[in-house]
Amino acid sequence: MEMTFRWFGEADPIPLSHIRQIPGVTGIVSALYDVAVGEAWPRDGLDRLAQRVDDAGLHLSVIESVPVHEDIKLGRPARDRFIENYAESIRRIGEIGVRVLCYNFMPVFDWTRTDLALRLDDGSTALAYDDGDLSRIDLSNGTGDLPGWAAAYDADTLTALLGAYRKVDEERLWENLAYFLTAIVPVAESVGLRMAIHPDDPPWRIFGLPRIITDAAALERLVKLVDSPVNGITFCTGSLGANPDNDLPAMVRRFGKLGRISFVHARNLKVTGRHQFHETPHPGKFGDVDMRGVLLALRETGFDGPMRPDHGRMIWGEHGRPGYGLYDRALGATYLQGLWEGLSGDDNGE
Ligand code: DNO
Repeated sequence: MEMTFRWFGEADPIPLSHIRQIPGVTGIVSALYDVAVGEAWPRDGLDRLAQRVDDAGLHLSVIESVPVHEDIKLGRPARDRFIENYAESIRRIGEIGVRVLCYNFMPVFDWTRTDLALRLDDGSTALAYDDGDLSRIDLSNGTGDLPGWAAAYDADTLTALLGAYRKVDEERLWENLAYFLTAIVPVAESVGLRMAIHPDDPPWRIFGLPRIITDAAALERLVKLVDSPVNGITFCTGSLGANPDNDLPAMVRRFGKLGRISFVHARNLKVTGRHQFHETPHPGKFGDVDMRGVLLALRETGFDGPMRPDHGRMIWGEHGRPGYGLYDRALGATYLQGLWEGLSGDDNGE
């Protein structure tokens, strides 16, 4: 297992030099943030990013994410051009030596929360989600008011997009994912890059949009869409763990044994009601994720890929990018390594 840490490039308030000081973190998870969705990523930008990370005494381990253009998810005719560009990005990412690419197939919205600063008993703040609050969000003015994620749409674009998805149900979305993967996976194979789909977060419909990467049956279907070791999964404990029916250690065993877990996002949360949860510190005892069970299953199935502490709380007065402050994620990284070491049979915790 390689402990990694997400870095949002030069705009990230957390410098690489700070990340370098978190014990045991050797890999960086990052992306190019100035390429329009759908365009091929430039090789020189990738080279610069990798060099920058190298200069800081770390290495570029994972690209998270190359966003998938909505026309691909919608299955529109323009998708072939965007898929070609995606293939070109894959080639270039593989060529610079990165081995894992995390992506998602969520329509319109990436991860979604209704409160970015829910105050917990200890005075820290955490990300939270409540279906009731979501239903009160007014999208008629675009996504401006929606907390937390990268893409922003104005009112007209958003209305058009939501309208287009009325014709795309779960089955159609699966077909479009299969079309995409059938084209992309051979390219990823040719450069030794593992495609690692991120589960939908939260793992249920939001704003009436279909979401398909939600549970064990979905992952089973995913790995069979294209039967290749590079058609894999980002096992995100927080996304999958929001549905209490998901047995995370059992899922790790199943897909770990198949060699399809290519990347791990370790995050903890407490389920507080139906389709309602808030995030917690990483250690298992603070939330509903059986972190020990998950790491044990990863160990037993020989996981040797990158893992990163996902979303942290805001603690010690830190102000930062929601979910992505330094302090709590650094605590998470050391906790996860301690747990990993404790579960190992040898002195180095390897
Ligand atoms: C949230 C992240 C996601 C993830 C994308 C991957 O914090 O885990 O935004 O990067 O879904 O494509």
